[in-house]
Amino acid sequence: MHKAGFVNIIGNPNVGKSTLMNAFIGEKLSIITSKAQTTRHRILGIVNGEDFQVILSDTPGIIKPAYQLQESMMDFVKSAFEDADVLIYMVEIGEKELKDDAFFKKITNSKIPVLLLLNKIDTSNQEQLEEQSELWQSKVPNAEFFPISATEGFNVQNVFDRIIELLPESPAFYPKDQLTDKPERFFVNEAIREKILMHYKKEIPYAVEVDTEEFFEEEDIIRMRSVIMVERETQKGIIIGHKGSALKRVGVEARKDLEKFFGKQVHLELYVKVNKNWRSNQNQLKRFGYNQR
Ligand SMILES: Nc1nc2c(ncn2[C@@H]2O[C@H](COP(=O)(O)OP(=O)(O)OP(=O)(O)O)[C@@H](O)[C@H]2O)c(=O)[nH]1
Ligand SMILES: [Mg+2]
Repeated sequence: MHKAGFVNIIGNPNVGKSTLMNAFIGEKLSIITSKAQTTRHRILGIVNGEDFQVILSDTPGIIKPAYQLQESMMDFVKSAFEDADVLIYMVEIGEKELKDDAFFKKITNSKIPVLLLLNKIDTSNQEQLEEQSELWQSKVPNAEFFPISATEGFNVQNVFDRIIELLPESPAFYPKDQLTDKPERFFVNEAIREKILMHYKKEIPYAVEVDTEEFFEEEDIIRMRSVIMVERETQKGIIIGHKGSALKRVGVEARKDLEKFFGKQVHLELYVKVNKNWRSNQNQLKRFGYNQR
């Protein structure tokens, strides 16, 4: 018997959804930072076994959208409700509620199995853990409950085993050697965006989009050229920094990650361009793979 299906991870920003997906995959597929709204796309991560294929979806954290980009991000979350065979709803220690009532109702009224994961239990004591476990189980009574730590790997294998049990009998949906649905360039963009989230403050990371224009694989090196887009001229100066030092740091750190990811030497060229108000422009959003409507 072969089992396969879609397991979609949803929850508030910054609770650890991408960390969990990477833990299941065993690779750094999704970028992870301490800032909210790190993930902007729905990213598939596929775990293949001889008699199973688990197709995980990492999704953006649920927010009330304030501009077009965020609306497109929430469309990815919506789509994750539509095709799930198993829904993973992740919350973190100390969290009060989901930032969207309609999505929360969808979870509590779900006809498909819901796994409720209380993450970051490594940061809590026994008393807090018990109190939080009770709270969340009463809020989502239709779910199966697992306290976990995605970074420490606590209970992660048990969740995975339960997923396999819950998956329907089905042939594989993707070739068994496929790891994701995203092209190589997407991971280049993301590696660069991760460094920008890490090193720049306030609104800067949220005004940035990265587009990899060139990706040439040679025998022992991959040559890439990517453009970092910002919304305004002032932001461009901040990204570049004094004598280009800030941009250089982004390039060096992203290159190191990409060399690990591709298992090959990487040459990465970066430049910065103003793309006025791209976050609110339908055509630009479509071009960057956000708008599916
Ligand atoms: N202490 C602790 N920190 C964790 C754990 N899981 C994730 N984190 C941290 O929480 C932060 C957010 O993790 P992400 O995986 O990026 O969270 P996310 O839910 O994907 O966030 P968005 O993409 O912004 O919605 C990072 O700093 C992680 O290192 C955990 O089990 N314990
Ligand atoms: Mg994420």
